[in-house]
Amino acid sequence: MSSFKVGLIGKPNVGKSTVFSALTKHNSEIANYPFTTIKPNLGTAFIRHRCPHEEKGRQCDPAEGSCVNGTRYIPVQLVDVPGLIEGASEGKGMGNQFLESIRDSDALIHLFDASGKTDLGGSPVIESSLDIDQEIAMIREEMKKWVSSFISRDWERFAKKADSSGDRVSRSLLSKLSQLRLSETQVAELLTSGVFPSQLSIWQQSDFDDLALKIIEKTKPGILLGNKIDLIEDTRAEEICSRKQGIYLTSGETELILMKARESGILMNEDIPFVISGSATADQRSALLKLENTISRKLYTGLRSALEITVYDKLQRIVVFPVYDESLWEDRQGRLLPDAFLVKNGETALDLAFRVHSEIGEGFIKAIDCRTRRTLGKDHVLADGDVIKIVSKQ
Ligand SMILES: Nc1nc2c(ncn2[C@@H]2O[C@H](COP(=O)(O)OP(=O)(O)OP(=O)(O)O)[C@@H](O)[C@H]2O)c(=O)[nH]1
Ligand SMILES: [Mg+2]
Repeated sequence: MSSFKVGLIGKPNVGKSTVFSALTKHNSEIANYPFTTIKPNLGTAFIRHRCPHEEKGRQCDPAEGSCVNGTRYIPVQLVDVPGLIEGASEGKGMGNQFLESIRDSDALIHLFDASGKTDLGGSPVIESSLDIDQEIAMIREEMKKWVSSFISRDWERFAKKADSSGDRVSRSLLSKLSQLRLSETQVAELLTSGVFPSQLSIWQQSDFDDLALKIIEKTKPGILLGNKIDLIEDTRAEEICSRKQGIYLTSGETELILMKARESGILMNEDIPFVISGSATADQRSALLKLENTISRKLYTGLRSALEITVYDKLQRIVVFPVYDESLWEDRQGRLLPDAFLVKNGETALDLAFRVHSEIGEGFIKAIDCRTRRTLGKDHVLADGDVIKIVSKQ
């Protein structure tokens, strides 16, 4: 199982639980009013990667996930976070409930309502008037305020003590930011990326806020995903995407129905054009073709693709296949390519050994690139798709 979590965040009623259900096949509660979700839901979604089993000419045997037609489906943890409203950082709505889930997430998919048919609190509106920039800014502002409140809590006493200790600022701040799971190197990088007074006792609200924003940028990479594209025209879709880079549009409801149609066997594939079962009624067929039109739109991003962009591009993960037998690419039980690990781009052979097991890491002797049979040292940086054998004293 991947060791990281992707959080789905956004204002109430934007479709987070719908997107979550479509991706994880969970039956979460979905309804057209705010705060349907009151506790975070945790589930498993799957992202795709080409499987190297074809190089061995036989089907692999995944310990987790699956492999269909040479495409490996790798598990990723997804969190459906309760809706966030203005004032959440002061405890309004689901308040800290929601913010705690954000803290536990390594990346965020920020869902917004591309149709504009709900207000900032998530209540339905007739005339689509809401400015989506306002919706995006509100969520950011609440996150900023929340992180900033962590930093500024009991600041005076903390700053006085830290200034007189003679410790590096990054070191002093680390204890304050420990709840946010930052390392000292990361704190030092954050400090040098802005202009912060070296004397902590003269820091002001604007310094807390600036640092909070930098922390969010650094520790919560992700994408902006506009939901409910089915309710808008192409011109509005184009206008939204032209606002800023990195905005994607989708429809959770469309994909939830398609997922269910696949589960029931009416829809027989994932790609376009649809392959519809002969047992589908005329109504079912025409409904599916309408949904096919939605997902065929030029600016449409599939939910799985959105998750893949988040994990591969924003979280910078690559896939590595650790094996026990370097020539057969099997584990001790003879399963071909049982594991597919999502590791951070830049991780080394030794990092992989520790991911397999801490004892394997501690007893690391060398690694072997199973394609070339080359011996790799502990500092060897892994590449996407590598098949690796770890040789360890353990
Ligand atoms: N038209 C349309 N409606 C959608 C789409 N996705 C979700 N909805 C509807 O939006 C409403 C809210 O969906 P939920 O998934 O409950 O929203 P949420 O963000 O989890 O809401 P809270 O838990 O209250 O924060 C429901 O009526 C959904 O059916 C979509 O792509 N298109
Ligand atoms: Mg919900």
